[in-house]
Amino acid sequence: MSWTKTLSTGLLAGFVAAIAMTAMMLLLACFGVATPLIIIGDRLSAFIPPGPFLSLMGKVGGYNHLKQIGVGSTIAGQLVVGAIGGAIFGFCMRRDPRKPATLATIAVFVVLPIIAVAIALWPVLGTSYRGLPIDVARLATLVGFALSVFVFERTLTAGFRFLTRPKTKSEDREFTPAIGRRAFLLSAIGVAVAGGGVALARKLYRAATFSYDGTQYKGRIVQPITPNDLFYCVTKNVVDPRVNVDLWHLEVTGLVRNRAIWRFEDLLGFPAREQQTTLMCISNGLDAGLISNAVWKGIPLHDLLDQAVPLSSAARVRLHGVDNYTDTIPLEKAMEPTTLLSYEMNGVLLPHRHGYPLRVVVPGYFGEKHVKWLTRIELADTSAKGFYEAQGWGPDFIVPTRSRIDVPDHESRFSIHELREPIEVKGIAYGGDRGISRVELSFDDGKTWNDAAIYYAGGDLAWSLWKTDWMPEQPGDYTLVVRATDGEGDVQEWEEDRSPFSGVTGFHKIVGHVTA
Ligand SMILES: Nc1nc2c(c(=O)[nH]1)N[C@H]1C(S)=C(S)[C@@H](COP(=O)(O)O)O[C@H]1N2
Ligand SMILES: [Mo]
Repeated sequence: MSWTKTLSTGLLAGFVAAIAMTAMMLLLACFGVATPLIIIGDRLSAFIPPGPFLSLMGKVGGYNHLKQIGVGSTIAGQLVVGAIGGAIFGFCMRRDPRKPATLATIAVFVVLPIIAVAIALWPVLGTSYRGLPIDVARLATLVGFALSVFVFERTLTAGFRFLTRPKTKSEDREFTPAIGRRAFLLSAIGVAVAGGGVALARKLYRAATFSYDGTQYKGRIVQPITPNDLFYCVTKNVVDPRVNVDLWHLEVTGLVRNRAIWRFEDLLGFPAREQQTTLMCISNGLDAGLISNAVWKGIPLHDLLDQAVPLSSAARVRLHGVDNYTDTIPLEKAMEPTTLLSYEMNGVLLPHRHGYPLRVVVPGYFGEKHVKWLTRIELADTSAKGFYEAQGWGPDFIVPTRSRIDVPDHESRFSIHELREPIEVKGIAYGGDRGISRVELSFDDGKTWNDAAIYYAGGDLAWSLWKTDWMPEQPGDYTLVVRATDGEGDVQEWEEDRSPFSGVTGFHKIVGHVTA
């Protein structure tokens, strides 16, 4: 058999086998098993520093597009690699296409990839979108991957044999005209399987985070407490976990005297605490709405740490989500009574997208430290880093004082003659875990300041809402600026030497056009 023919036969069989393998992975994904389609992206993102990460995100048009491109190119890459693998297989089979090669192909197409994936993706294998404990999840991911490459190997060898099988004894040595028909048939099977894969992909797409990742809460609708379905949302995931609480547990491990495993019911047995706490994403722009406020119920993290007894070498607490997200907080912060393991948000169990069944609430730290779908608490030394920290975000994760004008809209127009009453100006002010003591408004771009009324004081850990009246006396373009003072008396400022990866500081300004 000519080598070009075996090569192209192998190419086709490999391509169809890669389609079957991809469909298998999508099926596993529907059951919450982590597959390379997703976790390769998680693995690679650890190597992208925040600067290039942000510019990449800008280029492709946002985090959602970046995620879609990530998964899309992984699938495309997988199909290409599969086809090339098939071609190489075909080339090796050129002398005797029907030579039984099971052991060798299993070694090359099953065992080798499993070893490669186990090594290359080890840090992200312990991912489970159903909430399996990390060590079990790692095994489940590997078994799922083994199944997928086994599907590849079986389809490749069966497809290749099907294409090269002689029609009759006399045609033993050469391709027959039937090869065209068989190639057509195999391609048709490939298309059918691809159709199944697309159906699964659509199902996953509907469940994916694209529709809500990055939702903001700002403007006229802002109330003291953000309703759960309007609470801003940020996730690194393409499809968020939906934890089955019976599979889930919480581990306390690392540099502790007593390791422990807690079930959800155990946690409900501890004395609970309820507190209002505002969360804000590190990437929240001065005018943006990646900030919301809720009443969280849970247990102080220190209750579990006290029982675990941290060793003297423990300095940081690394928090792991079932989605393989991690972040760290200093041990002292973890021991504060307001650092919570929270299971209720505004009076109901945590919604899935906000971390059901358990998330961390770390008042005064950026949103990313509030790890959702928590499954492991690991006491670590000073060098421990989390998902975004490893990318190079930080070094500062304590929120600076911020404020925002929600009403009126930027670029609003008013006519003095038509104004019957003053224009209402209102918004939020947030001082991390330091509270808010004062809010001031300027109508002349910061030259003079007037006190605004705080009509809702959220306490030390939450935002406060403010309002004031504005009665412009002359036509013109006005620049409105807001600034807040935190509970420690420090006035909001633009920190010139703050790293851009520690969150922006500065003032929110809007322009109001006033005509006669
Ligand atoms: N497990 C896990 N926790 C996570 C994240 C994540 O992707 N996975 N994202 C973090 C980021 S960047 C932010 S800003 C907050 C957002 O919380 P929310 O979606 O409940 O508002 O969750 C944090 N916790
Ligand atoms: Mo975030």
